[in-house]
Amino acid sequence: MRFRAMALAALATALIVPLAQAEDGYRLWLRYTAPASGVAFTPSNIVTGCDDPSPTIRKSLDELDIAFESLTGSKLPRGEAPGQGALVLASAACNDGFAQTDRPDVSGLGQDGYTISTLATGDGDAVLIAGQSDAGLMYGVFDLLMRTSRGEDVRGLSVEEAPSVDLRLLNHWDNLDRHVERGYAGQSIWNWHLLPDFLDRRYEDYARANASIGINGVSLTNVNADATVLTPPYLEKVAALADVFRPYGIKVYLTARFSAPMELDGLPTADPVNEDVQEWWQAKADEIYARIPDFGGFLVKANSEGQPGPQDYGRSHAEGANMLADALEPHGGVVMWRAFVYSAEEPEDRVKQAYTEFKPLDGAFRDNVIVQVKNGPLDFQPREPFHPLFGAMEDTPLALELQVTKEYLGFSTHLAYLGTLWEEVLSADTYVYGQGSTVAKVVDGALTGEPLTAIAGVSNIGSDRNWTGSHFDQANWYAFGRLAWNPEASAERIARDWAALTFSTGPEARDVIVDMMMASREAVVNYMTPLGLTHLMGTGHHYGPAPWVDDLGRADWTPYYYHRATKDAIGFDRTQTGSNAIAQYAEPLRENWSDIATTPDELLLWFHRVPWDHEMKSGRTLWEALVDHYDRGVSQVGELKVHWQSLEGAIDRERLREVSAYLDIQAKEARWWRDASLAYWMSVNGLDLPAGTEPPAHDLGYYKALEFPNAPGQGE
Ligand code: BDP
Repeated sequence: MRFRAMALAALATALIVPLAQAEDGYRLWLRYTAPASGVAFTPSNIVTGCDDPSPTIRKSLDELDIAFESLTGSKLPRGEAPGQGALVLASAACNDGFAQTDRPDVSGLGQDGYTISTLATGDGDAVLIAGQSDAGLMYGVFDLLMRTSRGEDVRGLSVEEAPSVDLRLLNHWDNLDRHVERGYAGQSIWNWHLLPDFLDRRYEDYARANASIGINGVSLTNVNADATVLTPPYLEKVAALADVFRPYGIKVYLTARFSAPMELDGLPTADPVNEDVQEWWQAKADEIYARIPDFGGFLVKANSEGQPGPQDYGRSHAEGANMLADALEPHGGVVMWRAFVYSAEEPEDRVKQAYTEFKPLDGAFRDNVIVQVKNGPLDFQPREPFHPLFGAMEDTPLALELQVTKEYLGFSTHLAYLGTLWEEVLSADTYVYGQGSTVAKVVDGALTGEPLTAIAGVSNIGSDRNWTGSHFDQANWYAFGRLAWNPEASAERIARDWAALTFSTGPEARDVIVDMMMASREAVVNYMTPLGLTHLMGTGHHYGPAPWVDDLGRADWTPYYYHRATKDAIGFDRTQTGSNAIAQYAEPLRENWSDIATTPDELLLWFHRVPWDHEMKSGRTLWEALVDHYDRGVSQVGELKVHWQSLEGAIDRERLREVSAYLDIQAKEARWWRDASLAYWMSVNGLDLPAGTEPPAHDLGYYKALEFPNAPGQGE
């Protein structure tokens, strides 16, 4: 690892004065503490381009107040006319204060775009933030505030920004009883019982945080859906949240349970071709829009893991999605139809099934349907190849679904910055449209020309004071928003911005934190699922290792199904001699991944079944290399701890202590993953550990006997 650890001597000079406010993480990256280098530019006043600003512009003005009061001790005065040193806010709907010919026009940047530029006034230069929409203007305000908080001087800047993706959504997997499926940050932040009468301040702070990173949609409820949310009392609660979010440019979406017409109104069927069913959904859509005129639409998990769907009636996913799309279409809503499906009968390799099911439906969906595809073909594992549907659906808009909550990467205690995982997926070349056909370019419509584009992230937010269960998991929320806005952004750049806003603008401390973040995901891969192994976690709760499990109700829920380890070999043959899942990828990937010699080590056991004594590119045997990866993962966590400790004095004590304790948990659990995995592999292959390797702390029986009935975040 290439760390720039801080020498203690250097730190002594970098000591920061104790912070006035407890650093409990509540303020996220919106702390607005004065940067180490000082606030470079404090506007003389703020001038809006209109007399009667919209709610969105008023929220932007509020944000400027919060920020400058915190950064400098006082709010900015409001001015009447732009002059030297002023900050001027304008949008297409807020520009009548300008002479007709001077009105800023940023229509070329689209709906959410904005510019930050210099406005020459008779009295000297002002800074102008101009958005096409008021939401665009608000994004510009947040950008200016983030830059200021990081110590940048915004005078003389020439920024032009526009999102590459239209719909940038968080998907909450929150149940109506406030349990969050795969949530590790407490309960759901939606207090359904007290809504709509009590509006927790958190709702607005949540909206501010989302708006600051460009998120413009929120699906409130679990994809394993409860039809109750579609009943009038709950729609009233949903409408109250929508009212809070609206000024921040955020639309509300709901998960639609396909059998809702039967469950809520006793229809005998939910068959999408049945006219009564169609009318039921149309009436439901009318009812929703009467309460929430800008309702975003439905997110649907159908015929997957026991959820009802059109296939219950012999209809296709397209017929189901289109029926809902027709109900939403008159109101401008969309259907986000998930492609996370696999058959209950297990006819083929599970990682092939979504492609098998959806590829033939390419072009069969209505224009307001977008098929939502997880980043990999299995299920949010620490590493997977990209999903082969990206690029394969030429006539269907595809949304990328990422998991912000760390179901498979150590819950909220392990430090695992997901920016690098997502960057790996987004920059992966599908080759479908020739070299450079990255997943990012498929998703943002650059290659497909699809007008509807979307990225969704499964939320990691809960009722914990710090929102995400750990301070470092805030970075994953932040990075998700930034990458949804610009799928080609650099994960390292995002980490740097986040670390400066969240922990320290002191360059030394910031660099230590960034290096920790950049190394963290690979450390997790090393101690959990190295060399292309996957799905080795404990059953149901997914906490900790359980590679020995081979006897669940269905084979493709077991770890054994994925690793297939025997005395001689390990791995899943997905080449032509095996399941031939590689046939779902374009050339030259197909050819490269068919051959062990040209398959990258990190995907080796994903695509191949390999003898334990196979000679790796490094010259070591597979077994030696595997052991080495586990050891490396454990020692990488040790390094994270050392580097974190080097920050003592450079960051606040509260967070220093809490992150230290979490790193201790991570170190313990990394060791557990390594030891349990090695003990199991040795029981299968009968091999000794390479000389000098520390044996597992316990025998295999010990690890197998561990039980975690109360692990957080479990499904039903
Ligand atoms: C799996 C989760 C499960 C979700 C499912 C999904 O374990 O809780 O319901 O994904 O995405 O990873 O629908």
